[in-house]
Amino acid sequence: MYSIKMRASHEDIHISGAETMCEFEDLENYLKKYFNKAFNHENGNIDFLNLKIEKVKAPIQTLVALPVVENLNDTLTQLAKQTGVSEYALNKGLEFIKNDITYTGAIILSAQTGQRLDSTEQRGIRVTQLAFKTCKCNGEISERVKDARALATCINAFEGVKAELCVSDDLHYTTGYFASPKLGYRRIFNIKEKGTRHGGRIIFVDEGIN
Ligand code: PML
Repeated sequence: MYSIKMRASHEDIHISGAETMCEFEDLENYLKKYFNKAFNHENGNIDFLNLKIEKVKAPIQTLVALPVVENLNDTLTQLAKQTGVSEYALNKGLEFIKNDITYTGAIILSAQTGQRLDSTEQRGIRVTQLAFKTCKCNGEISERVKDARALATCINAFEGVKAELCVSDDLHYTTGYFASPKLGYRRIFNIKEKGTRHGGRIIFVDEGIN
């Protein structure tokens, strides 16, 4: 299989990104799809586009996707409490999401103290070489939710991860999620106001994580 990645920006500000793994026959379609995604993005015009293809050499590991839960009564505070993320750490995470920096990857915070544990500054860390193969969930789910669910499944499969919070930095997409190995992928509607680039991914972990 091949890994294919897209990253697009304007004046060094992240606009759009995507990645998957596919067979050689599907590469051309993904190239076109990611090209169009980058040049027609609601976050704005781009002046830089990077499309990268690499052969995947490591053995492929299969994970069962986290179950998707849509419960309108879910609140971030309750979900955090149930997964061992302190209120202080949750609020620290929300500060990163609401600040004006557009990170291209995730921020790692201690689930207990809220202290930042990665040292990637404005870049953030990225899960890479992943794809979503099949979906046994009920009904149709969008490409965006499939990708987000695949990413959340990989993140939450890592030992020491307690939970992950994601808010899209797309201007008009206001559904986010809180995922954890214990509670699954919980979609949160209206997690942010329309019209802002606020967003990001926060991974809450045990401090002893490798
Ligand atoms: C993004 O890539 O923009 C984040 C996607 C979050 C999807 C949340 C959902 O609709 O379940």
